[in-house]
Amino acid sequence: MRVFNIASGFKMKDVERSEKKGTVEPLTETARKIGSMEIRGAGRIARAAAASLRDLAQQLDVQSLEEFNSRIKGAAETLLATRPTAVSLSNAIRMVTRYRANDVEEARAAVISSADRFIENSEKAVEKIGEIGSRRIRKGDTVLTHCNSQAALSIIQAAHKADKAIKVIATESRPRWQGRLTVGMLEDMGIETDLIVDSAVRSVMNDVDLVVVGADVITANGSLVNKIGTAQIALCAHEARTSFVVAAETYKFSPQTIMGELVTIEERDPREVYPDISKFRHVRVRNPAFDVTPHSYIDVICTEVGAIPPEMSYVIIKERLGWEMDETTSVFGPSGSDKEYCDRD
Ligand code: RI2
Repeated sequence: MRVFNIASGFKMKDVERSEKKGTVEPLTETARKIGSMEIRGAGRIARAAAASLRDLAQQLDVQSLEEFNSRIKGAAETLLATRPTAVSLSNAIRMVTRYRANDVEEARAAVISSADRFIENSEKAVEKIGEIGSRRIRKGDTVLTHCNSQAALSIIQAAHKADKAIKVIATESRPRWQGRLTVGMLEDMGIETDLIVDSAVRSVMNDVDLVVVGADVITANGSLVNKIGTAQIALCAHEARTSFVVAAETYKFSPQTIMGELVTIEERDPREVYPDISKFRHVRVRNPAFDVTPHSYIDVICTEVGAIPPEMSYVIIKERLGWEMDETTSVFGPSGSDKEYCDRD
């Protein structure tokens, strides 16, 4: 049996692996892997981005604070451009690049310590969500999950460890088949699991006690942006009166949406859906990676600070993310900082 930690997944984080070989992976390589989804999952990409900024800060050989700031800003922009929907990425980058420093060494130390703190807190958050969310699961329950979410799987794993004799139904999650990762993890945990095609959700919903999914973004009004297909599952759960539970670390909540911004839904290469598109003259293959589930279909959002109703999302953004209109300390500069992030979404 393979031993793994939900927070780090089956494979060690790529950045950690390259460090162990004595070389640090260039930030552009981490960005490429995030874009191609070799590194994927909202939490993992946030931690990988924080780690690559930390490694860059450690290595930067610059003559002035201005040069340091400018290199960090350029790197942050490269990372931000990789996955336009995931707010975990921009929240992580914002936390790591928000510092006050009088010289390069102070700035370097600040980036390194913020990145390490973010990574550690993020991993702890996944564990805490498991503890909190598993209380929603009763003995003998059947849980349906979609895609491959560390936070959702943390809940499932905690319930299993508490001997609740649960069963899981996992969707394939086309087009990138993240469901196959999920069932591999569930197999290793020793949890009885059914793998279904995405379109079989309604057929099984009457056997499901609760749905547990992860999150890419929670908006200020409590709506959920998550892997494509989530909204259909939520609609189906609503119709069947089945509980719909979201597992989301607080850095998945979007400050930009308080400013009225809409979340951009990433549209990926159509060849992920249908490889041979060149033969079509009249057919357009679409590949939106995420969809939006209205807050009215969500029973509870399990975060590391508690299980909250979706209507409390605004409070989480204000209190946990410390979002203030006049923030000035990011390398993205004074009032322009928030706007730059907002423009991307
Ligand atoms: P954790 C994934 O995105 C899925 O949408 C999943 O629900 C979400 O990230 C959260 O994942 P993708 O990278 O952070 O597969 O809970 O597009 O692992």
